[in-house]
Amino acid sequence: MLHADPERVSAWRRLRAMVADATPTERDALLHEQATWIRRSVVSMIDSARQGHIGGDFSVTDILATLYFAVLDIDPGRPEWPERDRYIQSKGHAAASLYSTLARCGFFPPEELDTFMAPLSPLNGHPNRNEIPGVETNTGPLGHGLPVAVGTAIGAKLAGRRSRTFVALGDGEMQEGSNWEALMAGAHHHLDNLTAIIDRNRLQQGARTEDTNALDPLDEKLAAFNWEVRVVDGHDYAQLLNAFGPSTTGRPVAVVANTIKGHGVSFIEDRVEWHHKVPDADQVRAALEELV
Ligand SMILES: Cc1ncc(C[n+]2csc(CCOP(=O)(O)OP(=O)(O)O)c2C)c(N)n1
Ligand SMILES: [Mg+2]
Repeated sequence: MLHADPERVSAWRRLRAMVADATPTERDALLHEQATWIRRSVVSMIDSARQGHIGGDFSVTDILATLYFAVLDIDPGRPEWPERDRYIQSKGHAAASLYSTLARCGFFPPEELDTFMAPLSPLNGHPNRNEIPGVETNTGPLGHGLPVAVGTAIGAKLAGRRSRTFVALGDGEMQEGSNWEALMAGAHHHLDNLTAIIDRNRLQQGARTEDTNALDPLDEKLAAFNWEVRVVDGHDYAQLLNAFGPSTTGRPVAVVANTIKGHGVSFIEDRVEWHHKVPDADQVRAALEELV
């Protein structure tokens, strides 16, 4: 099990306070800075591991930066604090972006990121809650994060805790039937403490979602399952912050975050092969030049 990095935790606390006090323009700049750090870290991790899922890492990065640096009520120095908000990354293949975010918050030392997917490293290709502080549940097999999040949200209500639960899913992942059972259960139990975020990048592994098993009209389907639906630009911090506010209807909230797979690096953006393609040395250099 990894342990917290006290210096990074202090830096994260200072940053959170700055974001809270900032003007909208300053806040966006601070969040962009975190997201850029995360994306650069993902490039280095995938470069050294020679494997990973760069496209899905980049589409969810602004969502992660917004949650961890402006929304979640957490304490990276006390990852098991019972009153904490929970974030579950159901799209576990985007592990590099989650690990980079957790390290940036101080859940563990950022130097550990260099071991990504190396033999015996706790930082596997998919997140393991028994090895990594801040990981709430193991994910990787698609279609399980939302069902677990429903249970987590019910658990918070039963325990009388005000903790909120957030879960991020891939859009291709929404083709898993288990999610639709969980959506029914979430509405049935009036889980106003639950927010599901769908990373709507319109690509899955090997093809576009709408050519594989079409999801549209996704917002109407989610509304028909009795969720409060918010459709936003998943790379716009102000819109994301708004969307992550509490439920206003007593129903669970579904955020359809329209994103670009590979966002941030022009030659990776919206290209199906970059689901899990690994950049060569020239591409690593070019990617880091763009990520500023
Ligand atoms: C049950 C299951 N089937 C297949 C896979 C292999 N797989 C990993 S990622 C992926 C595509 C996911 O697409 P999407 O949910 O849209 O994620 P994103 O575009 O954000 O990468 C697939 C099929 C898996 N991890 N789990
Ligand atoms: Mg997708």
